Amino acid sequence: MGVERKEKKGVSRRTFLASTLAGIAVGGVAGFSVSKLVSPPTPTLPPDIQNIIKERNLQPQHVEAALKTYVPGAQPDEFLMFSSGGHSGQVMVIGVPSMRIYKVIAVFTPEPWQGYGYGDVKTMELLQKASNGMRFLTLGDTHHPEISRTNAEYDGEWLFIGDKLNARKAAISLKDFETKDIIKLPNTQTQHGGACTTPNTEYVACGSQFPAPWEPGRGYKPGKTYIKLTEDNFREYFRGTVTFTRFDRARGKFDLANSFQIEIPPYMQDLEIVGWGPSDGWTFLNSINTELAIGGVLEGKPPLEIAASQKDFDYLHIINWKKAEQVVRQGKAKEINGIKVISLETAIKEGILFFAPEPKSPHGCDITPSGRYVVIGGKLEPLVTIYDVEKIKRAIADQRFQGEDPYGVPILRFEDVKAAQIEVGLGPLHDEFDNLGHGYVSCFISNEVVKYSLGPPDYTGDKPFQVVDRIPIHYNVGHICTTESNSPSPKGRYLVALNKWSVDRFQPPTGPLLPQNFQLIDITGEKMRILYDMPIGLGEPHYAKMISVNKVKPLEVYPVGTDPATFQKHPKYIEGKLGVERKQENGKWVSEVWMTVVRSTITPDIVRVKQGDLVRLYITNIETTKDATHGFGVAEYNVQASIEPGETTTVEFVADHPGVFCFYCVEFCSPLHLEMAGWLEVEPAE
Ligand code: RUQ
Ligand code: CUA
Repeated sequence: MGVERKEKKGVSRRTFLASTLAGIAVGGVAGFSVSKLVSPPTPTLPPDIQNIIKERNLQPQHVEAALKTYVPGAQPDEFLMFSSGGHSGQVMVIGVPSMRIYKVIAVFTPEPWQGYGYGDVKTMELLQKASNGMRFLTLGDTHHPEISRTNAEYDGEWLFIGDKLNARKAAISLKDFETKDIIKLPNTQTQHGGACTTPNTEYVACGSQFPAPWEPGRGYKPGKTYIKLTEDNFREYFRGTVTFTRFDRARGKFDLANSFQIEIPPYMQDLEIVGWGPSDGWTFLNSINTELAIGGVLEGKPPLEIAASQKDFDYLHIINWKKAEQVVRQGKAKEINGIKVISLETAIKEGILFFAPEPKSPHGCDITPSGRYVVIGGKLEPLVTIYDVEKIKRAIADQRFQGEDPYGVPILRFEDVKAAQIEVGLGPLHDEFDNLGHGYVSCFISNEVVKYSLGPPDYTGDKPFQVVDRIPIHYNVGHICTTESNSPSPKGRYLVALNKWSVDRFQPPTGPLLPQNFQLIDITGEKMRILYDMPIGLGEPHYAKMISVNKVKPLEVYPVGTDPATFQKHPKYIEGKLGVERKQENGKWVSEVWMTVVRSTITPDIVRVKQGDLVRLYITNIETTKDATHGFGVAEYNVQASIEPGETTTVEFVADHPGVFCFYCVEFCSPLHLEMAGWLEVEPAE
């Protein structure tokens, strides 16, 4: 096809394929007259391959794309992409360029295969802890994943993800790809700004999305705080937050006691990013609805969507988090609902919070590799706006402000802090970067990804801040993801467009609820090229982060007796110990059972308890072989644990119904897997 032929610029494999296969595509029907069309003579593809191409009516770009994405079994992918699952509440692990899903990590939602939330105590405790009093939450809306950093570079040790719907954050260890902690952010109802980490993962930061009602001096408590929803009350008593949650890497836990929060005005804060290099010590969040609208269509008000889009400018929030940390150390924060809160007043007085105008109901907030530029998408304006962090710092130091917002937050002058605005396309949302000084922006409305040049030091050519390429996307692209973007060292090569609609891309269609579409795009050449359409039929992803595979070094098996909650020896693991011990705990009967699983035996295979007992099983998978996972499901009790090689896990349930119930290994582990079973006898209470 013409496209391939026009831009052959000495890329040997591509040129070879393009010219060879163009010959096939053009002359293919009449026979494989490749050599006639191409000079100098190039090797001809074997006839059986030519037949496949002909039968499937493949164009040269299809064949090239197939070759570029094919990764044979047992060979590594180049990158791992961690994608949010949206309101599936989970995280997906995807190989790039193969676009294979390797795993779906259970995070905010019970997941039976991993035994997450079905009696396995460590998982039950996580979901319970994350529920925060009001009810047992089994729903989450994951948006923004983040990878732990060392000197701002992704180090592949931890993954963080936020739950927009309930303002929670989770930490997942990339040693075993399991969720280790979940925290509900105090004083916050919903979040959207993160997770994003400080350069050495001291904190995982995150801004709220929709402001929550705050009782003066007492913050917001789920199910407890009620303030009548009126426009006046909204201005007066609703607040947003930015939370810096301390992360204790050694323990793999968030540490609320050493965390802090900043109260911010009740705009709708959107995406957030923490800086490095010249922007080290700063965090940036954009916002919408600085109109402070609350909707009320049936009460004679314009709908929220209209009322929140009146102004030409909203506010980029600029926060000096290092100063905030100092202010907390100086005792100027007040503890509210378990976290130290810097009041809005203090944040203004201490020079922690500033605004810069940003057009217009923007979205996306990203930092270029040098750390020098903050880039936001105009959403309702066809522009990306690029702020120069050096200019921001200078303007703040010089106290050059155009005024303040109704809450007294100083507003910088747009012209003082802007580096450039680039007209890109309609509905620009999110920006990512490559290793050659380019930015890429998703344009939701015009259905394209647009590539542009940055300025120095990211880009040192003679055409800074200009559009250099664009590619149509199918369809409604939200986030995009390039390799190790939003860090100092993007790797280039690939961009994945996370598309909200697939419409006609997957045939046959699968009913009115269609999968999302991830499009893999090759960004190595001058022109971006689509390589692959990947249906995502298990959730609605938002953002993803992609890192080189060699940065992630998971365990193969646990040392026998390991509790994955801590990576330490499980406190109840005793080598060789087996059987039931019945005892009283706080006036209640508990049957503790020491068990092992190994191909193809569950020991003991008969477990006798009494009705009403709390049954507590300590099950150890004594396998030392990679991949020798066993499951443990109890019939009609809704109990299921996945026990990886070496793991000791605690499973708890109340034996509330008498009878004899089968339990068995639910993983097909061996030829005698069907025999890997036993009985739970629950003797009736008289
Ligand atoms: S966003 S709506 Cu990342 Cu574009 Cu959540
Ligand atoms: Cu173990 Cu099946």
